[in-house]
Amino acid sequence: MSERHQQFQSLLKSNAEAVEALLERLLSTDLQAGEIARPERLLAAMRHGVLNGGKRLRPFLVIESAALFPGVERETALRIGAALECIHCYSLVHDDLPAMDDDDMRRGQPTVHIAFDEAAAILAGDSLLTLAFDIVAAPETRLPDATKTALVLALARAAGIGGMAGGQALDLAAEKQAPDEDGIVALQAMKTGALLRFACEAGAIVAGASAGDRSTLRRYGETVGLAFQIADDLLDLTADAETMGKATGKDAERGKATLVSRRGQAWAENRLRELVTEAEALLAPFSHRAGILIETAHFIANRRN
Ligand code: GRG
Repeated sequence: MSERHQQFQSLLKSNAEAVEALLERLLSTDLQAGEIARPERLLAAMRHGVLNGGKRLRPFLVIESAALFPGVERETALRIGAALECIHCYSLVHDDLPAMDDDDMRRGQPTVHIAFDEAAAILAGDSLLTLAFDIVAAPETRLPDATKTALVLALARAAGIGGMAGGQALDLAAEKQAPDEDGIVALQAMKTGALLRFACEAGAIVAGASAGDRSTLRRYGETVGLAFQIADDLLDLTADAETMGKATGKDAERGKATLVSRRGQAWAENRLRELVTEAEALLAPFSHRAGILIETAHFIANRRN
């Protein structure tokens, strides 16, 4: 294992622990100003959907993208990462519902609607989505108001109709009528790519980086987003449920076309190598400071769960 890979692994672990600790505080019974009550069972359902050992890859990308620039408080980047993780977890809770992907297992444990019930899962997802914007806007997030507004806008665009939620709608429609390859690329860029792109761009927004650097990180985010999806489709085809902590083979079972199912494993592996090279080229202007993000691109392309 290279020294850089070891450094990456240890940062992934320490960042995940910090995110977990912050999410634990944000999802405590402590009432925040303006809140009337935190209903016990809803809070428990939210905690079940969040505090359950995800990789915390999206917060990691926020934190490490921000770390490219001088002067960003780690705690601030951590809060934006935690906000994004709340949106990611909401999407998983809702995606697992019977009306969507109908899954019983997630991150190796029963999904929220199984552990609680469907109404609790819907409300837990709704509350997590709302909490994300609460975290960005809250006074504890020490950023200028204009930066917070830019984050809220970019996050809303990534999560809403033109991003993740829209991509999920296209994905459901694709089960009835298979899209062509451009359609598959577009729906995946929305469904899973948009949040990963936001994660990287958010680092630049938090840092008040130049428009050029923000655009570079956005493109890096799009590139690793594409790699994430191809790796995910490959794993759905090849990995077992125990390794993944969720059901696999779902795409084939639902007759869902992916680029990997159409073009095959060899194509996917080659495309992943190309995408890592593209990510490295994009980050070249940041020279040695980009080592961790380059390692992250390798990790995303080669991940085994
Ligand atoms: C319900 C609005 C709405 C959207 C759902 C993202 C999404 C859209 C659904 C998730 C379904 C899914 C399993 C997609 C594959 C890619 C993906 C998001 C995998 C899970 O992300 P990881 O690997 O998981 O980062 P952890 O558990 O580590 O956070």
